[in-house]
Amino acid sequence: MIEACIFDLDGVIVDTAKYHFLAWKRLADFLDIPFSEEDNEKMKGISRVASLEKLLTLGNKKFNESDKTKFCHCKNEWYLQYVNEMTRDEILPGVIPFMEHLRLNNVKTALGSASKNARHILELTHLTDDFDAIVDGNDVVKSKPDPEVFTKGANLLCTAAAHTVVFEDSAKGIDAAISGGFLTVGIGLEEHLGHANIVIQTFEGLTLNFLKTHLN
Ligand code: B16
Ligand code: MG
Repeated sequence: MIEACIFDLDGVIVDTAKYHFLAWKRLADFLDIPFSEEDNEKMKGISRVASLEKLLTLGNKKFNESDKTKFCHCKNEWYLQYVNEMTRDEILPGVIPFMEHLRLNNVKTALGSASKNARHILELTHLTDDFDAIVDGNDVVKSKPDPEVFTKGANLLCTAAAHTVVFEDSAKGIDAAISGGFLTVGIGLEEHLGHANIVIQTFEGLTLNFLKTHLN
C-alpha cells in the first residue's frame, strides 16, 4: 500500500541539477580545478558545504574557513542567477499530472530536498501549495546519505516509511531513502541509481498501479 510520496527537488521536480553544475564549474575554473559532469554526479544530493569539500579534494586544494564561506556564497549567487530566470515551464515532464493523480487517489506528498533554495524554487514555479509538507536544507542537521530529510517528511505526513515512496535522482539520496526504510524510485540512469527498487527516466505516464506492481 502506498500512503505517501516524497520528492527530491533538484533533478526530480525541476532540472536545476544543470544549474548546480554550471555554477560549480564556474567556481572550479576560478580555482583551476578540472571538473567534469561525472564529478558533478557525485555532488548531487549533498549539501553545499559538503559539495565544496568534494571539489577542493578533487583539486587537492586547501583553504581556510573564511575563504570556503566566500566560495559557497559565490557559487550560490551564480546558481541563483540561473534559478531566478526559472518559470513553470521548467517543471520536468509528467510531474504535474502525476501529482494530480496522487491527490485524486488521496496519496499525500512531501518535498525532501537538501537545497536551502528549495522554497524559493517552489515559489518561482508556483508549486508550494501542491505539497502537504516541505522539508529542505534549512530544516535538517544531517544531509543525505543520512535519511533525516525523508524521515522528517514522513513524520510531518504521519506516514510509515515502508508505505512511502521516495523519488530521487542522486545515488546519495537513494542511499538515504534505503537507510530510512523507504520504497525507492530512481529518476535517471540505471548505472547511477541501480540500488533503487526501480529506476525510471520520466514521470510521464507514471501511475500508482505501476508503482504498486513494481515495488512489491
Ligand atoms: P543548495 P536536492 C541538492 O538538492 C542538490 O542535488 C545538490 O547538488 C546541492 O548541492 C544541494 O541540494 C544543496 O543545494 O546549494 O541550493 O542549498 O537534489 O536534494 O533537491
Ligand atoms: Mg536531486
